[in-house]
Amino acid sequence: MITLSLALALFATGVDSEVQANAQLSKLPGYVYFEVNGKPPFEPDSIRLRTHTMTGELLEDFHTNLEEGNVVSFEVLRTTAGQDVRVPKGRYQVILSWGTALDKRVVFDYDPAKALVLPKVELQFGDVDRDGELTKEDHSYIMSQMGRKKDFDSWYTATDLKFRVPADADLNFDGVVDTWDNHLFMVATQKKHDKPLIEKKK
Ligand SMILES: [Ca+2]
Ligand SMILES: [Ca+2]
Repeated sequence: MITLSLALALFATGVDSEVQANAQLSKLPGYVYFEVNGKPPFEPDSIRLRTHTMTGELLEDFHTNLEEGNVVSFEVLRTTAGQDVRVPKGRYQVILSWGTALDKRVVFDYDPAKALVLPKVELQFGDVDRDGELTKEDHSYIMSQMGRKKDFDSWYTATDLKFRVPADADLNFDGVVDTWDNHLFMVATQKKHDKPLIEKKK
C-alpha cells in the first residue's frame, strides 16, 4: 500500500513538472507572464487588469482567468482605429485587482517581439470589505471570524450584509482563521502599499 501511494505521488509529481515544462515552452512573443500568490479560486474567478503607459494613460481595462499555477498572462494592446494593436517597445504598468487583495502596480519593460516572464507578484490580502485599504473595519471582521475552519462552518457563505465570508479572513489560505491571520494583517498595516491610482508624471 505504501509502495502504491509512493508510486502515485511520484506519478503526480511527474505530471506537474510536465505541465510546467509545457507552460515554459508555450510562452508566446508579445505576452507578459507572471505568477501571483493567493488562494485557488473556489469558483471560476478572474483577475482585473488595467494596463497603462508610464504617464498614466489607460490602455486597456479587462478581466482574465488565472492559468495553471496562478499564472496571469496578457498582451499589451492599444485600440487604434477600432483595432487592438500591440504597443511599441517601452516601459508600461499594469494594476492588478483581485478579490480581497489590495491593488498592486507592476512596472515592466515590454518588447512586442518577445515573451516577457516577470518575477512572482506578491499580493497583500486582507481587504475584506474591498474598499482598497486595510483598516479597523477589516481587522474587526477578521477578529470576529477567529476559530472558523474550512471543513466546518460556512466557509464561503456570507455572514453579514456586506457579503463578507469567513474565507476572506484566512489571509494565509491554510483553511483556518487564527492568530496567524491576525499577525499577517497587523504586519501588512505597517507596510507601504501601492496607491490604487496612478500618479501622472510631472
Ligand atoms: Ca478595507
Ligand atoms: Ca489562516
